Amino acid sequence: MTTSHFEEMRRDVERELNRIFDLRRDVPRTLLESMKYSVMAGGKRLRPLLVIASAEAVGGERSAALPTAAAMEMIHTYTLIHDDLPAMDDDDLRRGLPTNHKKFGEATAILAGDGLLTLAFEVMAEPPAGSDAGVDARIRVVQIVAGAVGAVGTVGGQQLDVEHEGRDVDLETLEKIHRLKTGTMISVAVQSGALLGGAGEAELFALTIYGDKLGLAFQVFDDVLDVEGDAKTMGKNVGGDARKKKATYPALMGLEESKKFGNRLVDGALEALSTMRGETKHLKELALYVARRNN
Ligand code: GRG
Repeated sequence: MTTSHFEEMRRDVERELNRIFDLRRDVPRTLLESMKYSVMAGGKRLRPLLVIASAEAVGGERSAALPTAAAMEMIHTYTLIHDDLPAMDDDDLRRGLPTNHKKFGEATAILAGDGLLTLAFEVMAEPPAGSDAGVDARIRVVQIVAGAVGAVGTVGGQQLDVEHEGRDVDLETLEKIHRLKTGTMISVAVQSGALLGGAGEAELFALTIYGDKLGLAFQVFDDVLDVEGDAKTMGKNVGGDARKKKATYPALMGLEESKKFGNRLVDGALEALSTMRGETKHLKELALYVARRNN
């Protein structure tokens, strides 16, 4: 995903993240350093790109979507920091660097995650540059993001994931865990962009289907990459799912069937876009990227 328009979107997201952190100089120094360490370590920035591409696909302004794009990256990074903790996945490499707790200690890593999650909601609710335009859309975004990343979304999915480690899991349960743990955040990134861009009901409906399918496809291909991927390219350890006896799509349906299933989901996401009138080129490219990524 190196195409210049995505590079440009990514630069805008990095600038927005820096702007947000620069305004929080009163955060205790080590905590701010720890929050910035994980967020600014890179990553593909898929969720912010989806927020922006979705807003622009319905004719919205990038400036209206940027704070939420940055906020989604902060929430995503908080889940990674907490997931890497010894009490969860106990990982020591993330985004090509030592994990947050390895660098700052467990207490600071927990607090950095908490700080990022709460800061994200402050940012999403903030009126842009002194005006109160779009207040209804922002309230709706705060509401759906809170639902998607909370106990009936990402947090709940993580709980089920932890509970099912080392146990036999059927496909239905696996899909539920994957949808909650990873899918909802990707899906809500798309929906948030649509709302901030002023989507009508039909566009919101199409983009919701696109986001749902893409969210599950992302996790299916993530399972595939944990089998086939290269640790150096991915900036994290691979093979952990098998070591931890985690239920994954390749474990349940085999590698090739998993890829086919992931591709069918991506096709479904692309089909949903075909009902839209606006320019969906970037959303299409992002969906294809999910199926072809190597990191
Ligand atoms: C701790 C509440 C809580 C939730 C954790 C997202 C998650 C739930 C755990 C992360 C574990 C993991 C590696 C899941 C696989 C899917 C995933 C989220 C991969 C990382 O996302 P990428 O590939 O990472 O978008 P980058 O670094 O590119 O942003």
